[in-house]
Amino acid sequence: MIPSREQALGMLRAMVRVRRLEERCAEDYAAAKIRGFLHLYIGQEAIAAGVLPALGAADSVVATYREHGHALLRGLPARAIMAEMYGRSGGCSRGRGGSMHLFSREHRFFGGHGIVGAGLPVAIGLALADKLLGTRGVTCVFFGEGASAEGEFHESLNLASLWRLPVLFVCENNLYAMGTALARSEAEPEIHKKAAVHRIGSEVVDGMDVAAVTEAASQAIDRVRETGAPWFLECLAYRFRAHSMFDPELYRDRSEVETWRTRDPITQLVSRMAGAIMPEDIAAIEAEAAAEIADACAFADASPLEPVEDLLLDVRAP
Ligand SMILES: Cc1ncc(C[n+]2csc(CCOP(=O)(O)OP(=O)(O)O)c2C)c(N)n1
Repeated sequence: MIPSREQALGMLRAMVRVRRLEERCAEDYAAAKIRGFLHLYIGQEAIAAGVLPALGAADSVVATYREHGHALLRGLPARAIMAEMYGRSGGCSRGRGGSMHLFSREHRFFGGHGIVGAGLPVAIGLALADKLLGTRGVTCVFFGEGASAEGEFHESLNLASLWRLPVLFVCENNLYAMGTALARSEAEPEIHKKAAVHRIGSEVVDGMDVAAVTEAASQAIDRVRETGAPWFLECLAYRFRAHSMFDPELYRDRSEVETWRTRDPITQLVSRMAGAIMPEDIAAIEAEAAAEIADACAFADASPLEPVEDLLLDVRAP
């Protein structure tokens, strides 16, 4: 698919917003404003930017701990995301979740899950509810290839197929699960083939190419909505940064990372659309993103910590 100028600008804007937000997160982590774990999505932005705009407001989204970009592109305000990162009460999870637990019922964004594979059964539940209520909603669940080693991956695919549930499974295959290369841990490294075992149709797409992801995702979402049956999209991508902020990256060569960087989804789109996307367009998008992030961080800085008296709020005891 060759996008129109307007489509390309939309894709670029989405990826730049995510990239710059996360670069700021890395800085704020170094400054100890963000604590705990932080898993950056840098390099993989074309996937969220390609899939999320194809969903409607009544659809549901479930993601992993690498979900800041998904949350932003799902429409959560940057303010609510940054305040959550800082652990402040103005955060989307009132500062109780932090980077791995961004939630917003209003945006039908159901996490943010720290446990590998944990979002998959949640997606099955959401899709079952949609089916029983007859809403025609689609649930889109993002997960890494590492999740395919989990039992709940197969349990979820099995039920989605058996009960014919409207789920789009989006596997973000970035070749590594923490420090473990896919080929060292999986007998079947072509993850989409695992969907076939459960009689779920699938497609593999270049996850560094936002136009390719956009096309595959919108077709897949239409198909799920029309048939009510699940579909599996495997997006081949690469994370440019470490797994998390605690990772010395001893498991891959710098040269491998540099080779993948030549396929950066942002620069790739800009060079492919040269002549349609102008330097002034890029400058305007960068300025908008910078203003959005500066505003979000100022909001987060000014947002108070949750008062100690509220500590037991929402805590349930049997
Ligand atoms: C059930 C479970 N096992 C182990 C971990 C530790 N862990 C955190 S991230 C991760 C790697 C997951 O890789 P993948 O699913 O490919 O996603 P990526 O981090 O590459 O986005 C592991 C093993 C965990 N959080 N949950």
